[in-house]
Amino acid sequence: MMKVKQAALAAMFLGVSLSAAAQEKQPEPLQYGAQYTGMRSDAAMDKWRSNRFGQFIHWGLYAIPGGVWNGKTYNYAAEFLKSSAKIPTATWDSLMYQWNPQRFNARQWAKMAKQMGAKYMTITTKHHEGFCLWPSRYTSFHVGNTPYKKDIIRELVDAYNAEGIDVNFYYSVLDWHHPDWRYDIKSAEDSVAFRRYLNFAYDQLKELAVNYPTVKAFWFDGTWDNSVKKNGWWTLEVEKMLKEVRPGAIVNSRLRADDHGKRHFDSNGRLMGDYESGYERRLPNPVTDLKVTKWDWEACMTVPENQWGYHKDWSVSHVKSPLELLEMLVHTASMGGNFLLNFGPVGDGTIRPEEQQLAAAIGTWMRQNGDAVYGCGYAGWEKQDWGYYTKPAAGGNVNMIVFNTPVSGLLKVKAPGGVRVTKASLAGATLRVEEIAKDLYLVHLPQQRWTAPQRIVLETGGAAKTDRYQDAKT
Ligand code: H76
Repeated sequence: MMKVKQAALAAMFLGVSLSAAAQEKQPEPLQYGAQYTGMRSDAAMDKWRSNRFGQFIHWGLYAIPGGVWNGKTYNYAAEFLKSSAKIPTATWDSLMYQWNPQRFNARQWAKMAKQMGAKYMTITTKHHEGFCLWPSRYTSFHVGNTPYKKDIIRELVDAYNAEGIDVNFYYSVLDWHHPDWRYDIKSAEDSVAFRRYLNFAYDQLKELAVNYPTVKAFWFDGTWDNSVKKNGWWTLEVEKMLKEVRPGAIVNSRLRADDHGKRHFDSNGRLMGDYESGYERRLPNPVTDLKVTKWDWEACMTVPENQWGYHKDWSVSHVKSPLELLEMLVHTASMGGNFLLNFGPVGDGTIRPEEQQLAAAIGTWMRQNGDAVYGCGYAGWEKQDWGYYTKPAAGGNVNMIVFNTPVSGLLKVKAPGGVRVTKASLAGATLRVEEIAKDLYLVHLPQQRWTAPQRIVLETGGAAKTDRYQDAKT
């Protein structure tokens, strides 16, 4: 009795009615739902989180036609050409006899990624077309049976690891090549065939985890069809198997479906897998997507509007500039996420000049300012129009990364309650900090025009009274 009264009183103080509190939904017991709540804090996950900037690579048979089939250019995503141009599977699959990237040099790719500042690389071991970049013993549709013969995945893992870059594996569950793949389960035959398919994919994933022991994470794709949603148990089996074979392994939420076919987040609203990977060609909205709780996440981004694999013609859509992509990277870090920037190498093994130039330009900025990105996350300061705050997770000064310099040269800074700004500096030079109201400052920029985002370091005193993630409004 007493307890109820206390609860009622507490509820009144908290501004919620008792009935609402009492009605709060009990979590439903799930067999295949989230395996834990909150964020992982082991060394492998800490490393993944501190990487912040990754290189995505889409490479497969689609890199050979590059979006052009029988003289006709298909503007939809190059890696979907088989479907856009309605090419029969046997015809598409025979592209493997042309797979001979004589100019491929894994060490050059890895050097370019290193120069760009990437801390991890995610490679398509198998995209929707089903072609495997490693010599899998579970299919003959792999690189070992092409004129090139060599194991591309091995070359890449070795070269990137030698540069100190983590390698992660993208794997498409959807498979246009495998006869047992099903989009839905509508008959007993479907369920028998699809069961064979799931065993095949499980075996391939185990093969990847066993044969490439330095792999850090698995990036699943092509998991949205009913067939997979009806087999949530399999997605959990895969998560468990990968973590057993490779302790510390990380899987994305996109792999997962629960007992009811709910994806990414289970029927109790809990994130499945280790990080949310639903932000594709967009950054999350910090208010609607991230306000409820904190979880790890990654956004993946194309350079043109929607091309992942190599497409010969980039003229039909806007091609993002290094500055636009840098802004997305910094914005992502400021909201506590990782940014995975895509590259689509050419069929001959080279990287197109546009991507090389882009990597070089991003790298130039990252060499000077990378410590405001790597290991950094949400700073807990109210977003301002000039750009983004970041703060090292390990503690340290707050960074202001200025993308939009106001004509006035005055940068508004609203400190969290309890925090004082004691100093602001830009490239070692102290800037004037004017306190104009409680917790409100103006940082005076020198009268100068910039062609690159500027990074200001704020020294502070005191401690924030609250650190509410919801405050990161944009
Ligand atoms: C749709 C789709 C796929 N998901 C992206 C990450 C690319 O792999 C694209 O082909």
